[in-house]
Amino acid sequence: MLIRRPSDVRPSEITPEQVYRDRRRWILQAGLAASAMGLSGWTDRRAFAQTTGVKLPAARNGAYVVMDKPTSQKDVTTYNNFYEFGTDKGDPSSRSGRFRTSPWSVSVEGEVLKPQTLSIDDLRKLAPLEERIYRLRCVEGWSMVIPWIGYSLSALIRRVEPTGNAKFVEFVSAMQPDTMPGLRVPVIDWPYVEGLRMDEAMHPLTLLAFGVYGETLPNQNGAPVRVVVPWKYGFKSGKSLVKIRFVEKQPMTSWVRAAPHEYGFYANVNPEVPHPRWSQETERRIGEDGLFSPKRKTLKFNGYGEQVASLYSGMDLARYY
Ligand SMILES: Nc1nc2c(c(=O)[nH]1)N[C@H]1C(S)=C(S)[C@@H](COP(=O)(O)O)O[C@H]1N2
Ligand SMILES: [Mo]
Repeated sequence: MLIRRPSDVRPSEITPEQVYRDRRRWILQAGLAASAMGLSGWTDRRAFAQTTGVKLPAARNGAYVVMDKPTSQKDVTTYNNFYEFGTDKGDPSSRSGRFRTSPWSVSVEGEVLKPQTLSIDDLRKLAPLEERIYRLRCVEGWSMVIPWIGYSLSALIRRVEPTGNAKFVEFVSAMQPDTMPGLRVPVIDWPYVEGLRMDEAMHPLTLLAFGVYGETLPNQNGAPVRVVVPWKYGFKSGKSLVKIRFVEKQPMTSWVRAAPHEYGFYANVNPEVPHPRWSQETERRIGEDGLFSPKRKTLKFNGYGEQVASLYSGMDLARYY
């Protein structure tokens, strides 16, 4: 597609704000439209899974295992969205090799009684690791079934003792300009910021993930730590987190800032609320996506309605999309 690679964008091309915004919008639309049509991403993907080879022992928690067949490890680790490394599906696996994940620490701050900076080792040991198999559905119209390793984010939240003013949680992803070529392209305002309402963050399904497929997270999947929120579109699940901040007001998130009419703060998977440029009623399951294989019906809350629908009782989900 006509998306310029970051290596083609020279510093001399720095443009005034308006041009910048137009260009960002255009990159965004070209990229997402291509994905929605199923056209992008296959050309430069590698043939094999890109993994760390570092085992991460965890007991499977059967209460959080969907029955769908898991997506192959190869697809999970080579068909990715991680715009800090580029906008093609193959960019995160082919271009994230120099990303440094050690040393790593996460600052947990804001409206909490016990703000703290945790090393990745301390964070990983904070609660027993579990394997959970979750559906993940991207807003672009594809989905996967992924065996994550982690624990409920609520364990960390309890540890830092939020104050009564903590109404939302903000997740900030890493910015490493020398190893993340995508940062040179203004797809969104970097760093990547996402957020959840406090009750969403406390929900046991919301996972702080350290691994996938039995091993530590590969860079392209958000090493060394990311969140996974399975009933929301994939973009809510920020990768490679450096900061978790508790705040009183709903945070401004990267995708809401980039295109507020297209991406809302809630972003619950919902076949009844179309994206302005495409329907959300069906999805391609990666691995099943020959040109002629049937699409799957998208499930409200990605199939997790029984667990999470009550969080939104009385809310108009077409308005709070
Ligand atoms: N920091 C950061 N986090 C991110 C993204 C991103 O571009 N940057 N992409 C999001 C999107 S759109 C999706 S669908 C999921 C993909 O996660 P996966 O590649 O591990 O399957 O990551 C989300 N988290
Ligand atoms: Mo996504």
